[in-house]
Amino acid sequence: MQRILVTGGAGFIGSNFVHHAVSHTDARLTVLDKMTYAASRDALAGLPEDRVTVVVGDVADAATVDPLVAAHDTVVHYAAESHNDNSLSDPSPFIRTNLVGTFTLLEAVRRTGCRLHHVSTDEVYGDLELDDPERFTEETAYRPSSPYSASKAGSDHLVRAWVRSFGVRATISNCSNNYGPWQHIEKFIPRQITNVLAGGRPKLYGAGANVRDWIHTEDHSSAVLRILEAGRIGETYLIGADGERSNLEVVRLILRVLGRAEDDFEHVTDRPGHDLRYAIDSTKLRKELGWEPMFDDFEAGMARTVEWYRDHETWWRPAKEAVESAYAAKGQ
Ligand code: NAD
Ligand code: TDX
Repeated sequence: MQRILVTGGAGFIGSNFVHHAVSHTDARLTVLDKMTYAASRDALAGLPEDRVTVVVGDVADAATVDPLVAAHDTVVHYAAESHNDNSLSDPSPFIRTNLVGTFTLLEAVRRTGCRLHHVSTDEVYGDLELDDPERFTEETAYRPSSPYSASKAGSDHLVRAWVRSFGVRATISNCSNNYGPWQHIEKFIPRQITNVLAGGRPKLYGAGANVRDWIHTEDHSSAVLRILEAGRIGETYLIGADGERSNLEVVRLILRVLGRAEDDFEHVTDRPGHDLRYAIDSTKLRKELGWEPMFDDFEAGMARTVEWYRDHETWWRPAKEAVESAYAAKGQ
């Protein structure tokens, strides 16, 4: 593993992986990123110039992708449109980037024999009842609910088909909800933290009973690196850290960490088609590849994340007004 191409490497999770790979391997990395609203050059600051190169370009553009893939032996594919609410307002970029982008990469790795790791989400499995004793496993049937999760499910299917039909050397991971530094403030946890820091209140969709299975982004990166090192070609690995919490619990925790009353939040219009609960069983990854999460104290991780947003107000503040106006227009 000498030369790794990281698509979407200027986003929340991809940039974390680039830092993680620089610290834990001797590989040279190239980031391919379109630099959409979700990207951040600041998230890539401080990396050694002789090990990390940034290329601005579209993963769905074969003229950009083909020569880049040919110059690398491994591709880790994070690039995506990633926000469910945006996919409900305008699904078209989700189809292009998540489906056509993955197709474009697959055709390039098919020609060159490059190893591909495809980063996906637990949302491809739809949702669970709150009291369901089962969690998602690698055997769970696909049942996506939103344009975002349907586009990710479709991209997973493309990868599996290219493995089976063309012998492409690929692995897939489906991870649960990430939190940590550099997450865009449109997403749940940073939105609520920055609402409070900006003098407002957290906004909970519906009653707040929906459950997400939280994992620190650093644990997601260590899992992806472990799959690159030891994962079996053609296999899927679910990544999760046993972090189930209702949205209401998370909002109360954020308010507590920020020294505010735990009921100082607002209920707002629910998300259409809102998935009720996600929960990951990551036994395969743990038993087969010996991976374990390191950030298993959610309260401590949240306290550090709150501090991070407090310290990085100059990063998030310029986007805050536009993000909140777009939500307000939808009653959220
Ligand atoms: P993000 O929105 O923060 O980052 C996505 C990055 O992809 C951005 O830097 C953006 O500029 C880039 N990008 C978008 N379209 C592109 C294109 N056409 N060509 C090249 N680059 C493009 O997303 P994230 O939260 O970091 O998610 C990264 C990946 O992980 C996605 O594939 C997502 O589906 C998956 N994932 C996310 C989570 C989560 O909790 N956020 C959980 C599981 C899986
Ligand atoms: O203001 C809010 N209030 C609220 O109650 C927002 C933005 C969200 N929510 C709820 C909706 C969800 O139940 O919080 C939960 C988390 O919402 P998001 O941060 O939008 O994440 P989710 O829709 O669960 O999807 C995330 O996890 C899986 C990522 O955005 C995806 O990229 C990933 O695939």
